[in-house]
Amino acid sequence: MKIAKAEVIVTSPDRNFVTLKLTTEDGLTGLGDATLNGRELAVVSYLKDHVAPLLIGSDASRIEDTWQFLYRSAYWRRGPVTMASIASVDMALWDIKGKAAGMPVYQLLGGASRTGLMAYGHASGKEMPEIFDSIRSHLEEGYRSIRVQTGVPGLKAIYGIASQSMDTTDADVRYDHEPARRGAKPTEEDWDTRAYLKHLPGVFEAVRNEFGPDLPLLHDGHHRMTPIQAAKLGKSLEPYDLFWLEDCTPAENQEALRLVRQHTTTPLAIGEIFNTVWDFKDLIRDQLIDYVRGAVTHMGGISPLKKTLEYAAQYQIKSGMHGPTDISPVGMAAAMHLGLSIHNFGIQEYMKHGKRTDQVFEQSYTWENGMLHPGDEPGLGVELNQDEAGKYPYEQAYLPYNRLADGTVHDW
Ligand code: GCO
Ligand code: MG
Repeated sequence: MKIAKAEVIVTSPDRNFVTLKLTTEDGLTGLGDATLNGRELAVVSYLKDHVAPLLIGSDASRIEDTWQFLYRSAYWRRGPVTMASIASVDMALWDIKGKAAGMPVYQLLGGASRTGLMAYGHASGKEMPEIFDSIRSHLEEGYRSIRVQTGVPGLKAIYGIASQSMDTTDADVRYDHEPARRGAKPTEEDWDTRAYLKHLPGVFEAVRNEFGPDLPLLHDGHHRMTPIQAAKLGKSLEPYDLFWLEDCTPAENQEALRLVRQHTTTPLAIGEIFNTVWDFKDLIRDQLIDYVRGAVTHMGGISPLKKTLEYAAQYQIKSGMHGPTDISPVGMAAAMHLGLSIHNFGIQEYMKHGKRTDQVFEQSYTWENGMLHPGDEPGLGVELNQDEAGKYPYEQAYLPYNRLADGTVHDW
């Protein structure tokens, strides 16, 4: 089962996606997601110039060996570009192995540990009525757990608030939830941590009063706080019983979470921008977090993320894999196969892709009664319609960034 062809496909149906397609000599194909939002073409070059030539002629059945070869032979380890590239190879090889075996990938990973995956969606609004409406529409769509993001009085635009980031009148294009805007430069937003810390507890109080004590609620802090500010926020949200508080401090400093942890029982989740187990090591070993947010696409693939999650399981830490629309349907399917098979599944983030994306990536995963399932097609269960993909060439697009009132650049 030798690899005969390695293609890198860039398509931009509702946003940019990078996909690796491997074809074996006997005609089996495998897909891998290599999308690195805002830096897509760096991964394209890494794959085309440095990885694809190494794969031709190698044995597609040797997933672990190929991973170790790509990771160790480059000398330069880790980092988002490298790990997204390796991730796409790993995913594509699992896809091929599943097709060769006639089994869905979750069967190869040990079989199902549950019947489906609880998923959360993103509700948001500038002010309370809009937030309530957004929560209600998510409940109508079947979501049983909901992330809530809010505007802050005095601030013009905040990342993650859907209504502020609509830059299109085309209802099919879902820029609303993930505002990577097309253009040569990122747009600027404003930020004030003090105003946010004052405002947020009241929002969760109102949401609890309206929707009751049972609905699992989540919140994303987008790395904007210092450790002591995050500790204060965690404490002030305790009465509203959050499922988790995500990315409360910048992710690079693992020690920061120790301080936060000392002050609050609000569960903590982190890791959507982490690349390897080393970014999680202290957090897991010292039990400073409750959920691992790593994405298959950015943690180097199914193989290393499975190892990281199994390590986390020893400390009763669960999965909460990243699943915004910048993870392609291939990356989402990979997360679902992994999530279905591991014992310590926690929750899956799930933002629905736009219609064009669903036409480019034909999926067999399902969303029913608030639960995801990867489906039972052999492999990952996602196929790329290359004619459709060809209709949407790459367009430069960037996430926004933040400045404080005095002009200082801030984490967004
Ligand atoms: C999340 C994330 C996203 C990211 C986006 C960046 O929790 O879903 O924070 O909203 O900002 O994936 O590419
Ligand atoms: Mg996040």
